[in-house]
This record gives sequence, C-alpha cells and structure tokens, in this order.
Amino acid sequence: MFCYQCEQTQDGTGCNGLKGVCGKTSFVASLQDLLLNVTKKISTFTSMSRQLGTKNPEVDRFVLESLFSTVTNVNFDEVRFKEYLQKAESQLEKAEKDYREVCQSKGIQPKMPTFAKSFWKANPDLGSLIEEGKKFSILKRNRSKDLTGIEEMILYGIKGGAAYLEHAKVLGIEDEEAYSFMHDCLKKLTEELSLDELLKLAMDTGKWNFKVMELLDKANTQGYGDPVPTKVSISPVAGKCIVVSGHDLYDLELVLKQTENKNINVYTHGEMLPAHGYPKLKKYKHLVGNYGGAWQNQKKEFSAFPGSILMTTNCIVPPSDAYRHRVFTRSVVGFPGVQHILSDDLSPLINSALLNKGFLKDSPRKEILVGFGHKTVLGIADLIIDAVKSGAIKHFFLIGGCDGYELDRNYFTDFAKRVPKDCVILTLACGKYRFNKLDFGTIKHKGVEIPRLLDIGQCNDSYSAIKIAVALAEAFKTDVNGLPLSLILSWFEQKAVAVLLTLLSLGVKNIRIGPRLPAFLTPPVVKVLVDNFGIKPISSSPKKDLKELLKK
Ligand code: FSO
Ligand code: SF4
Repeated sequence: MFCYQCEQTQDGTGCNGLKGVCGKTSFVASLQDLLLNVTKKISTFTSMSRQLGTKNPEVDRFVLESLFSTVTNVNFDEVRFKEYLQKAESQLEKAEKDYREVCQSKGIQPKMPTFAKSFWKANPDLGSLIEEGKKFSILKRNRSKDLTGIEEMILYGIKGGAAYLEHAKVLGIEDEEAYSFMHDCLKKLTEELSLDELLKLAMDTGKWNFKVMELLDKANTQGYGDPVPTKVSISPVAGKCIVVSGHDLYDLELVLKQTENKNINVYTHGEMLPAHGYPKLKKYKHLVGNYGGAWQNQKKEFSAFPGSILMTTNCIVPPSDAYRHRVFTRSVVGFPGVQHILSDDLSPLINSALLNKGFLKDSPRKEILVGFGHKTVLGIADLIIDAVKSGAIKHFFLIGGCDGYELDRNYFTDFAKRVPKDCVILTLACGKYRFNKLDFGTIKHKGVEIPRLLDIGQCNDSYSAIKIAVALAEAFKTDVNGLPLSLILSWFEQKAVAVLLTLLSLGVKNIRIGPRLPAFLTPPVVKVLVDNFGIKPISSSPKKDLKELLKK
C-alpha cells in the first residue's frame, strides 16, 4: 500500500507496509485505490453525458458516496468496499449506457475513452479485487512526483467537497453544477494535464468547494435555523446516554426524535458540538451537552462512556474491545465488527443505550459557548467594526482546522493562550478542542461583552468565516488580506485540503499551516504556493509567529 492523503502519514512521507498510521490495512488501501480508479471512469462517462445534456442522479450519488468512503478515518471495512466495488460495476455500466444513448439520440459518434476497451468487471472474490487494486497504487503512476502530488491534492479536495455535498444531499439539497464539476474534474484527473493546467484545476476545485460549502450552509440553516450563541454543558448528567459524533446533523436529529420521552440523554461529540447552536436541535431538552474532545481521544473517552455511540461520518478510530459492541456506524462509516445501521430506525443504538448503565450521578456543571455563524457575527458587525476602529479589538486570529495525535499540535493551544487580550480568536473544526475549555474572557465595547473566543462551527463552516471576513473587508474598504486577520490552519485530512484550496482560490494570502506541510506537495510545488500565496509552515515557536503576525 501507499497512502499519503493525511497529515499523520508515516514518517511524514507516506504509509506503506501492512497498515497505515490510522489503522487502514493494506487490503482496504488497495480496495480504495481500485474504487477511486473505477469512480474516475464512471465520472469520465458521466462528464461526457452531462455535456450532451443528460444526467443520472443515481450515478451522481454513487460517486459522492464512493469518494467520501475513502476519506481518512471513515471506513475500514473490506466487506463494505467489496460491496461498493460491486455497485461501482453496475454504475459504470449505467454511465457508459447513458453516454452511448445520448450520443445515439443526438446522432453523434461516441468518443470512447481508452479504458473502455477492456471494460471493468468486479471480480466476486475479495482477494482478486485486492490484487487488482494494487495496479492503481499511487506508486505505479507513470507521472513525476510533482504532478502526481498535485493530482492527488485535487482528488483530496474533491473528496472533501464530496463529503460536504453528501451532508447537503442528506438534508435534501443537491446541485447540478456541483455534480458537473465533480465529474469533469475526476475526468480531467485521468488526462495527464500539465503543471499549469493542474494548478488551474486546483483553484477551480477550491472555488467549487466554496459553492459546495455554501450549499451545505443553506441545507443546515434551512433545516435547523441559523445558529445562535448557546452555552453548552460539558458535564455529564445522571442517566442513560447516547453520544453522537461526526458532522451529520440529520442523524443527530433522528437520534433526538427517536429518544424523546425515553429517559435517554444525548451528547454531542467531536465535530457535532456546533449542533447545539441550531434552534431546531437545541429545542430538544434531552440534548444535554457535549462529551469528550477531538476524534483522536476516542479510545479513552468512549471506553469511559457508559452508553451507546453513533459515528455519523468521520472520524472513527479503531475501537477497542472495551466498547466496540456499543458503537454503531451510519452512512459511509464502517469498521469490521461494528454494527452498521442502514435504515433510519435507530432501535439498535437506543436499545444498547438502555442496556448500559448510563452516568450514575451529575458532574459539576461547566459550560462552553458555541453558535457564532455568519448571521450572528454579522448581526453585530457595526459593533465589531467600531471596536476595531477604536482600537478595542486589534486583531483577529482564525485558528481553524482539525486535531490529531501529534504533540506538536500543542502549538495551537500555546498560540491561543498567547493571543493578546485585545484580540479575538475565531475557531472552526475539531482543532479547537485543544483550547476551547479555557476561559478567554471578553472584550467590553460600548457596554457589550464580546467573547474573545468565537466558535464558528464545523470545518465546513469555513464558509461562515469567509462570509464574515469578506463583509468586514468591505466595511473597511479593503480585501481580506488587508484586514487585521491572520489564518492559522491545523490540517489533518482531505476536507481541510478542500478548505485550503478554497481559501487560496479566493486570493487569501499568508496562511500559516501546520503541524507540517502535506507529504503530497513536493518542494517545487511548495515553492509555487509560497511564491503565489505566501503560505508558510508554522514554526516551532508560537511566540515568534504571533509577534510576526501582529506586525500586520
Ligand atoms: Fe475533524 Fe475529522 Fe471536521 Fe475532519 S473530526 S478531522 S477536517 O474529519 O472534518 O474537523
Ligand atoms: Fe496513512 Fe493517513 Fe492514508 Fe491512513 S489515511 S493510510 S494515516 S496517509
């Protein structure tokens, strides 16, 4: 196997051998390589059909799911990948048929891609599928490392956007343009584009992901209202319990509806924390609080959780025997030996919660604050603008992104702690768990207490952060780069790649990124990013970086 799609990749260069750092086996890696290869073929036909005016929602949805299933810490289950590959065979047949039919109806000679000559059939035997997947390892690619790295970066951006599109789809929002770009882009990734063409495609992918995040923002807010500032308890209360992790608000709502009046308390975990800010979710009295921290602490925290656990999306880590039987997965998530709930009937999860002890007593109540989406922050834009003009707020630091195991991620905590008292910290995604339980206090301006730590939400709520930054830039008659705003991104997996491409495509410069640069970016490509966008890795000294950024 070879995989370098996430930050924790082995030795900072790539996971190889029998298992990746995340626990993905070489067998699953091989099945994923094969699935991605077939998915690109499906999209190649679909892209050509769409250009001739025909579309197939079933194929679109399959491609979304297939991409999302290969994101880091999503699905570790060989059997599920075998099923995906079997579906992929029928979807490829459909995509080809659609293309031939639309050509025929328009009297056009179909331009069959070269791979169609040896049409792909999913071998029913798992071992043969794994063998076949080896042909599509990144290491077998006939391209330079620089170009392969950019192709992979684009693919990871598309995977991240596909994950967001999947969340929007679950809430009833789909978009033809978004699907078209996804297929076109995957087709282009098979065409051996030049460096310049790939860099352009990377920027287009970033722009696409901005629209995708906008769609998801629409889906979330139409479904559950605009997030409002909300105090969230981080202290367990006595009673039976379910913890819901991941990003999927729809699944959380299902849990809340199906546990009403059952004396089960529901907790959010990880990226589900911002859910407490949504009016139509916070109305449930038995949504009692947030449990635990970021994804990498699951083993310890879930072992100690006396109820059942629902993993709605990423990030699942290989569960230990202590709690595997209490974990349930949904949608694309999978782990061998963990029960997957396909239908919207969550009885297995609820029954498991009822069978477990639950918390026996209340813990002393502690709270954190969430719910600062673009509507809320821009609702007090005049106050914020005035606070900046008067010098009450000197600078904004967006400390966004994911968390991970590495100790050097403490950089972000140290950084946040050192941010001067007249500056505001904006947070996004699961990296905030390193410091969101600290008391940062408020900045008082015109009688209003503005919290110094404003949580904008999940990683996809980068959309909100961009809306806020653009609105402030307009008010100050400048662009985002002219604002007293610095972006410090902790990246981990492919959604962060999508968000980074979005920021770059919008012309945002001088982003600090850590704990280290992606392994898929070779030195010449890093140079292009540094020269064009001023991207800089974080140093080992938050103090030094902070001083530099405050000079802006
Ligand atoms: Fe974190 Fe995981 Fe949101 Fe990621 S929970 S690491 S970027 O999947 O998606 O922030
Ligand atoms: Fe390694 Fe990350 Fe790939 Fe897992 S997803 S195999 S940790 S690079």
